[in-house]
Amino acid sequence: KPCIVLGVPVQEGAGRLGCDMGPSAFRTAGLLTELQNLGYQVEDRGNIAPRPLRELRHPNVAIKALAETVAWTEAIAEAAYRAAGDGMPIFAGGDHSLSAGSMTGLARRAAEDGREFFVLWLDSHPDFHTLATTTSGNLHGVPMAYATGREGFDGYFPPLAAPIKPQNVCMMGIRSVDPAERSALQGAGVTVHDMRSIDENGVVSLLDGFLKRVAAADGFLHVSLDVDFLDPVIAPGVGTTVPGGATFREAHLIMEILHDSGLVGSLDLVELNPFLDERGRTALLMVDLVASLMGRRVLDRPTQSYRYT
Ligand code: DIR
Ligand code: MN
Ligand code: MN
Ligand code: MN
Repeated sequence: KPCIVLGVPVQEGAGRLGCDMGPSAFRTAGLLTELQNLGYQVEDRGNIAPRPLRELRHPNVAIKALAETVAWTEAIAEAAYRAAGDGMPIFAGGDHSLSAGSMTGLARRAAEDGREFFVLWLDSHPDFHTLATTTSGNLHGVPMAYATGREGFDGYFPPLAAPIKPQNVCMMGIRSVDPAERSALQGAGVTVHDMRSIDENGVVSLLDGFLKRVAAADGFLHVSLDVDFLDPVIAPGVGTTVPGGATFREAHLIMEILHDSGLVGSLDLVELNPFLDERGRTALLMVDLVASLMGRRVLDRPTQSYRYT
């Protein structure tokens, strides 16, 4: 199956400008050539453009760029739905609001194919705000709430063809949760592995538990990788750095196990802000992580231990 790269230069969802340069930085850092070197057929579909704006007003006056985010979500969801029929979609963002479109378009495709849809959410934030609860008003904080069918998106965001089951979502790396998100996650059914849980258990056993569930359901697995999942010491090129993130090896090990699992069907690369990066090092690290996810390894080794299919 070919890799289908879709650039998504959306930046209105983040609190500061610059994520619109993300797709260029990913291409400059060698995303396409790395995939080709691993033997994949790669199709670059260029950058997605948002649909025309409609006027939208919400009672929560904190919300920023609602019309723009909805226009992007419509376009991204349609592109995701089409790309998922043609290969493995890789969304090169763009801020994390793009996942409102990628996840819902992919989930629609999975539902039509009779596949259960799962998400591995690698982020310091759960992005589980509704339009009513966001206080920053930055809509990169809402995509998971929208895609899982939480209340209050009707009449603003596109209707959901296939809401994601919260039970099918696993978050790792979480270490910045707003009060409203914290109470919403309580009893929501989402699996949340915060950094403490990673410290105590290690990424291997946490990931293993989730991948077993995906495999048992013969599921389609989408991975959403926010730059701020990583520790800011190794990944400074993001607008919302949070100390205490995943290390270089934790991140690579997750990617390597995901590759061995054979379960991953699509990928978001989000929140890269090249304006804040140091000579492209964050972009290069993200591309390196993609290479690990897609099969690059130091030595040949038996993969049976993490083979789920
Ligand atoms: C915070 C930060 N929860 C907000 N969110 C994100 O603005 O709602 N930062 N996603 O990257
Ligand atoms: Mn995020
Ligand atoms: Mn984040
Ligand atoms: Mn934010």
